[in-house]
Amino acid sequence: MAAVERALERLADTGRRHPDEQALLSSVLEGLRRRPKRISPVWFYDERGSCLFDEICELPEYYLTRVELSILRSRLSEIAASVGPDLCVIEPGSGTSTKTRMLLDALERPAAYVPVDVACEHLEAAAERLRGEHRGLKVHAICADFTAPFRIPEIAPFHNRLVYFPGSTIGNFDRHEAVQLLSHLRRVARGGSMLIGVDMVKDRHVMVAAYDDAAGVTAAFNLNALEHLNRRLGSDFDLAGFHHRAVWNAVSSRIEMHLVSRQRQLVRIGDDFVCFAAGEALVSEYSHKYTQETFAAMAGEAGWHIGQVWTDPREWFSVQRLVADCSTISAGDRGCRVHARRPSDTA
Ligand code: AVI
Repeated sequence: MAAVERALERLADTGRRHPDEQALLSSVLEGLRRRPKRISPVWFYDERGSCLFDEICELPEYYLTRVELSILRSRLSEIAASVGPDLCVIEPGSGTSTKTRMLLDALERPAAYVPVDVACEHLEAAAERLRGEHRGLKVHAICADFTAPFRIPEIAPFHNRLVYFPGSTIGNFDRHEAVQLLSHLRRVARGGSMLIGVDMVKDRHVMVAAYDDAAGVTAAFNLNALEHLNRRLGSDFDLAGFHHRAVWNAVSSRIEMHLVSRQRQLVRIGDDFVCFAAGEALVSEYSHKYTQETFAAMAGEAGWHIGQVWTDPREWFSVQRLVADCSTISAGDRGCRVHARRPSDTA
């Protein structure tokens, strides 16, 4: 994303490899040496990839955005009442979406909004727009990778914190990473709560179609990751030499997006070459789907318990309120002692 862009832009004049670029190259090569080969989904999101993702969210097959929005529309006042008034809302990931505006509009006297994302210019522009729309709301954008520790300035020190993490982004992390991320977000919440969008297991044909649409937008989105790698790392992936595939992995309960090599080929990456066999898959993304039990168990491992679950009539998607389990909070995580749990928060 923007961090990748920035690291590489600094190299434009030097003709040498900057340490940041070397680190990027090494991490890409490390992924390509694994079995199966892997690249990080961050490579989807250059400018074209971000536009393609917006198109995906409008596709008839991609139910996730539509269903999450329908849950929010129909249950918003209940959701807002459940998290309470005077909150400091922290949103990991880009915070410009309809969902963020809907939540902020529905909350009672939100005190502060803190979006955290690596796309710095985009983030600041969105923060400025929100300041104009919500007079009295303190908006402080933090340009950072939300998966790593980041510092939140004390702009609303006496307010309960709510972490807002919609869109089923949690599904893009494998289980170990997801538990780590949820634990990290629990520390960020400081004894507060979290609203999270969670995609549920359903008919596999519905799930596969969402990642392999008839118009080929997801295929273009997937292949664009190779174009992005070529442009930024100087690799020579031949896009015509790969095709998009989405498969349901029932054992791991996830959709996997693959880029499948059409033939045996060598790809140059920096000063190295990587060999692909004909039919060999490069994994570009996991998108985990949960049952209520598997999600609750994972959240529990990260020190959260489930406060409430809102879902659609087919139970395809859910919005869940997680409550920090105070027994797992260290003395340094202020807030838990200050804000007592409501009786309704008991699982
Ligand atoms: C961002 N993330 C939640 C999307 C998903 O559904 O896993 C990314 C995506 N990949 C293909 N289509 C959408």
